Amino acid sequence: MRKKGILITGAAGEIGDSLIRALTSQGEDQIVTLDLKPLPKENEGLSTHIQGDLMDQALLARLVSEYEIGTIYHLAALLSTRAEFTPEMAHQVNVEGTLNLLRLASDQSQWRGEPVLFMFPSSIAAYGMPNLEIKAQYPRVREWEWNYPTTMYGCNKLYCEMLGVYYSQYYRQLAVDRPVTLDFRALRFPGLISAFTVPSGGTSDYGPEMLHAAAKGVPYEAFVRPDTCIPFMAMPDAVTALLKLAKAPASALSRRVYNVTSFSLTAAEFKDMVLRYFPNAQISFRPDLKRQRIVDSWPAGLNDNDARRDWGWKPDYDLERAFAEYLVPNIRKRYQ
Ligand code: AKB
Repeated sequence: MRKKGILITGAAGEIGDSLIRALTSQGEDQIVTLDLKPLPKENEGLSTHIQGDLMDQALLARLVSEYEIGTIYHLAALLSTRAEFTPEMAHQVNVEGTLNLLRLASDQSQWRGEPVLFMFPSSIAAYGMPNLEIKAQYPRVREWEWNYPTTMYGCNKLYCEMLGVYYSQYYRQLAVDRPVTLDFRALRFPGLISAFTVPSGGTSDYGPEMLHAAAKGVPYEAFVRPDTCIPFMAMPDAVTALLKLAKAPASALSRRVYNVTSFSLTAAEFKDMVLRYFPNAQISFRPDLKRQRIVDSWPAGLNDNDARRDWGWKPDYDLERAFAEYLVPNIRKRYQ
């Protein structure tokens, strides 16, 4: 008999770190995690961890021979800045890795006779605003607007959303008895800010980097202009969104890909917030034109009305509460 399990890929990353703890605190004790890296010390023992590569077909085959996977949180990805240095490699990890898992989830769905739930974090990088004037004209984009990504990572996310819909709704559509396939659900996240981990390889990283540097008492040079505006979200809300969408009845969902957001602010406003709590922080701006171009192509805000209506999405943390109750107290503790 196979053991039942929830699979989390990219589990050693930022979202994985919080998701494992949230699932465990809900009593979930059959978590299988997969990552190239070991899990951080605090999360050791909370899951059965497999250190390995998503591209390793033999490893995936072994995984399904041992586990009956009912839910997958597919978090593994190469983020936007890192992906621009090795675009083809990013494509391999972000697209082929996802395809491997979609196929695995489809096969598992057939075995079980019911759909495997496939949760996929997408991103504001799936959007591409052509210039700053249009970005200002469309401050809260809808899911179907401006789907013209300018990064490999954004292209990968948008395409994988489409693959997810394909595997859920159309895979083997010409077969006489179309097999049971998976239940794909995706969230387009803004820049995420965690109190416990520092991001790496992303382009929204200037926000969290500013804050963590201030708490550590080291100077920070932001790689964007002060007027740069994108949406952000505190990590606990990202995890809540994933868990809430995972639990929503399929009949309530009018789409498979949902925007979710919390607050939008400029880099200058971000600096002001940081200075409120760390008045001695030394934060300056030295835009890196290439990374700036990426952030400028991302929308200033997301319209998440559909998520609010369909499955009751509402962030717990607005800007004030995120800093006052989650980020600052936890970051202070971390660097004390
Ligand atoms: C990145 O900056 O690449 C990510 C994202 C916005 O998806 N944080």
